[in-house]
Amino acid sequence: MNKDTTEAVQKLLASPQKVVIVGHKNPDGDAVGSCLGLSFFLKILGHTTTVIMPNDFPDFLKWLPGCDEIIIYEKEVQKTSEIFDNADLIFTLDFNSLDRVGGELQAVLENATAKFVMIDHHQQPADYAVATYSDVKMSSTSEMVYHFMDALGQTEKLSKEIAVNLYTGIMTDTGSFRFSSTSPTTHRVAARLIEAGAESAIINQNVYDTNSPERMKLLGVALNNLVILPEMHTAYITLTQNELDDHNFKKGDTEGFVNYALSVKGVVFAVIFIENKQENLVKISFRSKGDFSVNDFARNHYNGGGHINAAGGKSSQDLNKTISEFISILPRYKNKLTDAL
Ligand SMILES: [Mn+2]
Repeated sequence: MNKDTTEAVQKLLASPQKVVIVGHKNPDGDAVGSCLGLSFFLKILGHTTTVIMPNDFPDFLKWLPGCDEIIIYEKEVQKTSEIFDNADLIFTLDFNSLDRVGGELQAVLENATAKFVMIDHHQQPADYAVATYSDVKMSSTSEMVYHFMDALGQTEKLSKEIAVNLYTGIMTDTGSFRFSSTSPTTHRVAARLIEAGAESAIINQNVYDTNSPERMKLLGVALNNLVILPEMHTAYITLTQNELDDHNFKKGDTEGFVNYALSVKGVVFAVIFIENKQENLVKISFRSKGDFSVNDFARNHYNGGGHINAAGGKSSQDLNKTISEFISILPRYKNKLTDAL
């Protein structure tokens, strides 16, 4: 965090403040971990804090210290509006633009009179905060919360609660320290968090060893349906509505399945097509390695988008047509797929 931002934050926090900390819609480990970590830290400094998420967060995070006190906006609209009205400061964490909180809460934030502080690592931060700590090279917002404490000269305030939350956010946002955003500094911060009481083995168990038997069986079906197109360096998985129904599908169960396709040797482009009869469409997740932009691919063909190596989209054709169309598009990308790595 640079000197100007540090000084601005020091001024804002010079006397006890009523602080609201907000994460993005469909909060992930980094959003929840960074918000809770910051909340514990600001409380130690003598401020009053409330953590608000636009909607509910996944069960595999519902053991994090402090998570019981998170207010879910869509469940408590009235109460939340009052909290925002009374706030002195609003910290927005792990998102770059107010529309990332979704619908009504976006309007609440846009109309808020409190001053904003942003801590985030996504591209192109919007300009709504009086203090913006943005760094797209950072592994995670949770890592940034540690650097935020450091910039304020307060790392000795690191408690076990803060450490566990920040470690969880860093671990989940780096794919367990695998992604290229994982720097030597990320590991140094993680080491400090472990020293402060974050138990890596226990955090890993709590986050990752939470599969239901149905989900594991569904993964078996997905892997059995895996198709590899070696000359296109592509692999894809399909799941029909019937296959989902047979395994008592719950939201989130297919999370991460596409990564198994990407883990096949030689594959740089992986896709999962999931039939959704209720919405009468096929939901698609794209993953890639290297320079192959699934953001472009999803934008060009599937009404979607995202990041260079992770994106989503959809098709209103049936599953079979969606697949045959996909296979017919691929040859146009053969050079890019071949040169991706
Ligand atoms: Mn993040």
